[in-house]
Amino acid sequence: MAILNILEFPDARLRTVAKPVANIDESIRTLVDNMLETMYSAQGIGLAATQVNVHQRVVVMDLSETGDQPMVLINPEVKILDDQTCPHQEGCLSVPGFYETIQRPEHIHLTALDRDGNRFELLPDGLLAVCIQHEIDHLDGKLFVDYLSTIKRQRIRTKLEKLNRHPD
Ligand code: QAP
Ligand code: CO
Repeated sequence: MAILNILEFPDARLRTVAKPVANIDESIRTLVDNMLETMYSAQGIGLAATQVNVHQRVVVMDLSETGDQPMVLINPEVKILDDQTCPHQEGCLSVPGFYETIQRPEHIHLTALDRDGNRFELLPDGLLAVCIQHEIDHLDGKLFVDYLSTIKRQRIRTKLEKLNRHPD
């Protein structure tokens, strides 16, 4: 396994729209394993392939306290079930050190393929619903900072650009 480099906002590659996975072969399973190792080592709860500069529709998550319940979503699709939204504080491994409260739909229906190519469905709510929508946004080239005001997003951009110019 390997730890992959995570792209950081405002890297333009995070704006790439990922393509559906055509078949789940050994290379996709290796990608999934490397993404899980990368997510766990960075203390994250979710990571999309876009964030490691692979533009295929693959997401890994683990919302368990023990960090031993990996979830794999390949070609995930979400339907919003009603217009109810809930506020939630979000962070992102591609926007390190910044957390903001975002409103998202609360009730969604997810269908996706698992690492063996089997289709599954979920009716998640709470943090799981938030995290799934956050990760699918990555596959569409979107970031949680896009939901903030221009001024807030600019502040985050300037701070991260400075940090990346002077990493120590
Ligand atoms: C997405 O984000 C998420 O700033 C996953 O310094 C997060 O795993 C969806 C992380 C919260 C919903 C709610 C962020 C780690 C991890 C940081 C993450 C950091 C270290 C973020
Ligand atoms: Co993220």
